Amino acid sequence: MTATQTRPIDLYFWPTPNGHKISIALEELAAPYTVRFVAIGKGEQFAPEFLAISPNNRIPAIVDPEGPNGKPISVFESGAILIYLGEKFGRFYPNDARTRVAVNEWLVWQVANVGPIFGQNNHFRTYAREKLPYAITRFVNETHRLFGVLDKRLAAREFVAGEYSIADMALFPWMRNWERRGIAIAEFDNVKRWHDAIAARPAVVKGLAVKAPTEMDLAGDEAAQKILFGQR
Ligand SMILES: N[C@@H](CCC(=O)N[C@@H](CS)C(=O)NCC(=O)O)C(=O)O
Repeated sequence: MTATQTRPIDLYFWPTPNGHKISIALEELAAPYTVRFVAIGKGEQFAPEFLAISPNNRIPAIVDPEGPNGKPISVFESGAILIYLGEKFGRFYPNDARTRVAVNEWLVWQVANVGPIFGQNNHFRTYAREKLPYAITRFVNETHRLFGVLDKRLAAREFVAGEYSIADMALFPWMRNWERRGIAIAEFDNVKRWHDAIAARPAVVKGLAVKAPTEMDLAGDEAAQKILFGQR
């Protein structure tokens, strides 16, 4: 299915790697979208209005006013959102059955492995008040292993499933900031080459530039202010 988008898609977002997957995808698709900020540091993700579309209280989520049969649809979980957008617009999600399997494999690999493990790495290495050597070593070692898996995969191909796809969009926001994750990128030449090629794409630059707003940025946008500052 291919589609054009007349009314903007609402993107429930906070500038984190999971949020940036979807701002990058929407920029790549040149689909109109409105960013609805969900201040996860302030607990906005637990608001009943947000839980109605994202029951796991996590960003990202989208609401497409032009869903199947022209009716609105909400989607949560970044992998499900990327598949939805790839199918709807018929881009970055190949029709060929074998290639589609490869895209699905690496997309699921990202959400099931890279996201959770790198998240724990951040938590124990950077945010935890008590620095627990066992936990830090465990998650840095696992992060290192995952960088190695991707590096090997990219040795024989430009992108993770051949051509640039939603699987690369899912992986890219996590495979940056390697120093912060305790990784020496010199060990992973293929990841570095792949990262640099994606980072240079204009849509990726725009998608990553979606930042948290200040109160002043939102002056006049009542709906966004409500979500960001909790004025319900
Ligand atoms: N598996 C989810 C993970 C989403 C996720 O972890 N989102 C984080 C921000 S990066 C969040 O919303 N955290 C809020 C919370 O934990 O309450 C996905 O891929 O969409």
